[in-house]
Amino acid sequence: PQLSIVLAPFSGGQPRKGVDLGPKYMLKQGLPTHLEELGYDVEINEPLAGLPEAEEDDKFGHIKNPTSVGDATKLIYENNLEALNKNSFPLTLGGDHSIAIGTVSAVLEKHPDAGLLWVDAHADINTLESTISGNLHGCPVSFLMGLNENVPTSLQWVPKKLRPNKIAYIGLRDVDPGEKQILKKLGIPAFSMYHIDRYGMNTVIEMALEAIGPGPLILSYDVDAIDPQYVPATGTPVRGGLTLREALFLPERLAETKRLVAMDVVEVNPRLASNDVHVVDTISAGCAVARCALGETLL
Ligand code: DIR
Ligand code: MN
Ligand code: MN
Ligand code: MN
Repeated sequence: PQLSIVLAPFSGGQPRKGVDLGPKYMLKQGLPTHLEELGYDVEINEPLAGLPEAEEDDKFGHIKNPTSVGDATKLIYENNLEALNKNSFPLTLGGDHSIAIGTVSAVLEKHPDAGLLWVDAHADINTLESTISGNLHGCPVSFLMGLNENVPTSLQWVPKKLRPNKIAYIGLRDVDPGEKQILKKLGIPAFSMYHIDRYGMNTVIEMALEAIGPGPLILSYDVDAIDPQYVPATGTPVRGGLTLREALFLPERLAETKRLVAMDVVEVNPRLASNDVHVVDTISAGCAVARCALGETLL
């Protein structure tokens, strides 16, 4: 099978430098070789190679960097659609989570019936109105669903094809008040850490898959879903997260369904590690999530 590792070293969706180093570190850990060993024909894409540095004061109201987020996500969208059209699986390495505006849009263009599993401590469904931080990595789902009225020009290309019944969240534990209202109003299936404790990860996955119904699957995996004891080097760590086994069982189980058509691994920020062990732990966990989703098994 064909696999496109899409490097998305983009940090404009949030304020912390260093999340753009994620792809480089994951490559250095040996990810392409490990995926070749799983039987993939691997190519590496760099859709952002020609993207100019973000302008300092690009703002839309209190929203930060709308131009670079719009430009970067469009390049990723075009690249990933091309990969999908030649039957290659796009594995996109972030970068911050705003890049999912591009990756998810590409899959929904190719497979309008696709469902999205959003694995994250955060819901990332803030609208331009509800966002307190103004950071676009907290807003990608609202763009994918078309929940914003006055969209900055740079983001007007986004197709808005995601339906509320085709997404499910897993791992939530830090959701803004405005986001809670949106989730409730739209009836979006959301499984928090409470549900994982209550039912166990296996059952939560079954419930999430049941909620979004049949069809191809996109896995958008923010490594901050995982407990900071395993993944310390990320921009917005929240304690009380997934154990390492819960974190890996999820992609293992999804691989078993044979329904995955694309995935993202985002928010790895080696700069935020306070020592080398933190870097290794975080990068190892991010790479393991990708390998498990692509079929690596323990036996
Ligand atoms: C917060 C944090 N909800 C925001 N979001 C993060 O800025 O909108 N997403 N950290 O990953
Ligand atoms: Mn996220
Ligand atoms: Mn299809
Ligand atoms: Mn997050």
